[in-house]
Amino acid sequence: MLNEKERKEIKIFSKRAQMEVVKMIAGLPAGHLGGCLSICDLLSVLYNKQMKIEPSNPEWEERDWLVDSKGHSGPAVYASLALKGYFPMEQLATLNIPHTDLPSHCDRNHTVGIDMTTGSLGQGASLAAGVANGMKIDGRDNYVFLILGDGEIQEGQVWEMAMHAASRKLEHLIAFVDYNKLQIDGRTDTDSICNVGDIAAKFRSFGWYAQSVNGHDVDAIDDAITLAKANRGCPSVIVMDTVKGYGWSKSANQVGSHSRGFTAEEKEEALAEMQKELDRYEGTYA
Ligand SMILES: Cc1ncc(C[n+]2csc(CCOP(=O)(O)OP(=O)(O)O)c2C)c(N)n1
Repeated sequence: MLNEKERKEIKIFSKRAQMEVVKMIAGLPAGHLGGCLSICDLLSVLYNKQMKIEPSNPEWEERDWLVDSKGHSGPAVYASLALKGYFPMEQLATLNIPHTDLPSHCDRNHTVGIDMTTGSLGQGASLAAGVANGMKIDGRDNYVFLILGDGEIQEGQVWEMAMHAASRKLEHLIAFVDYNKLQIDGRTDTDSICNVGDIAAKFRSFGWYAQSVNGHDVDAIDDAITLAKANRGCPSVIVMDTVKGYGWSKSANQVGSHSRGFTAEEKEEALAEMQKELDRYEGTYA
């Protein structure tokens, strides 16, 4: 349960992260806006409350790990890392330009604070399970937090991982599915491409502890992670009901928000809308 101070800090952080994502992508011809904006609330709960981290010591052995398997949402993670002080905020302006250390997709060999290289959908799932297994063998109690896209779970590799992680009883593996109902070119909750169906039930049938929450309700996310941490004997998944492109009315729930650019006017429009919410959070919460 979050107290007022934590709730305020977490909501303000996620809105600031969203605004940094807009600024980063608006500096380029296009970027993965939709899937970045849908996970900022989750990232804020993780980086500000639930993950054991030391931004001044990114390689700290006792830290929890984050594997953003939908690696195209790297800019949302970069914004969160910069806001936590892993690297200077000014570095965000170098997203995806030649020789940058902030590539469009997460790369642990380039970016301070990125624990795992991802981008080929499905592979991060297996990598996260492997890390969780290694930590278990070493007797460590670090958690591995894995973020999956709802389109991504159409990859068979995710379900090989689900079977393996349950068999190995990887109770320190906590996965999230960003159920924003949209993939690159259509919906995930209809048969038009490949209906993912009842995601929680599917994981449950693989032997996982599964919960479903509103993925923009930071209290619900926090409570679910606390329950997942207390769970013993199997891995956990939290299916997050989210909105792709969340935070800007023009991108919310739009399939075209998967990857898009901004005109100068659109950038100002998006930032103004987000600033209004930021002001509201600053005024509403104690
Ligand atoms: C193996 C693989 N196939 C295809 C792609 C291209 N791709 C990038 S993002 C994406 C859609 C992902 O949809 P989803 O997982 O729902 O992500 P979100 O909507 O949250 O951005 C695809 C197909 C990829 N990165 N990796």
